[in-house]
Amino acid sequence: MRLLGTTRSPYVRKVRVFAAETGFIDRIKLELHSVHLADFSPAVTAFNPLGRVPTLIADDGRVFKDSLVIGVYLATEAGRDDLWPADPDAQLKVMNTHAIATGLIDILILRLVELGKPAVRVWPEVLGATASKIHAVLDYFEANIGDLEAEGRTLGTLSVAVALDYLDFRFHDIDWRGPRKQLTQWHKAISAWPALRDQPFLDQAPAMAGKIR
Ligand SMILES: N[C@@H](CCC(=O)N[C@@H](CS)C(=O)NCC(=O)O)C(=O)O
Repeated sequence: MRLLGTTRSPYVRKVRVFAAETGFIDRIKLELHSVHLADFSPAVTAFNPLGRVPTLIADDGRVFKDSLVIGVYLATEAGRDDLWPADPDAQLKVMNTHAIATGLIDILILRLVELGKPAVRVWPEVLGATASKIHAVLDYFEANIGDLEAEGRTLGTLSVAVALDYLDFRFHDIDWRGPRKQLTQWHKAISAWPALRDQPFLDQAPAMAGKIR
């Protein structure tokens, strides 16, 4: 299988973690493609009209175009009902957790894009609103820590871990742990899990660190 992506994208890292968790990591070749909202990549667009990574080209030629879709594909192929439950209620729970985790990643990317603009074009309201939203999500996780613990390791909770790791990777100015003792402890515990531990974020282009995904 071919995975179009980068080692610094949080969405691609979700897929790398899902692939490690389902045992597919050694059968997937990561092909590096630098993409950005303000750029157009014909090489990625040839497989995914959105021009986004991650894009997975499966061995049978099917192309999967979103981190959750790829995660569901890998979990299904591996028969991992614990990662993506077949039971509709349990699946809805995982989808909800996943939606909040990926929503947090979306907000973080939006902030990163804003911070990467020339100062004169930065919209201060976006920086203010994204900061408030980021802290609201973190407070939500802290208040509902029992739900994360009860869910165990799923496509949802692994995505929460990736979102928190992305804060550590790119947002040193945001003290996300602060008084959130339970979330800090939960993150510390899940970070030791091999699939997360062995698939870290990496900046292949240090000169562009913080500027591009
Ligand atoms: N919902 C998608 C989001 C993927 C995404 O936005 N990826 C970014 C890289 S971090 C991208 O390809 N950006 C380029 C663009 O939007 O043009 C997923 O979960 O896979």
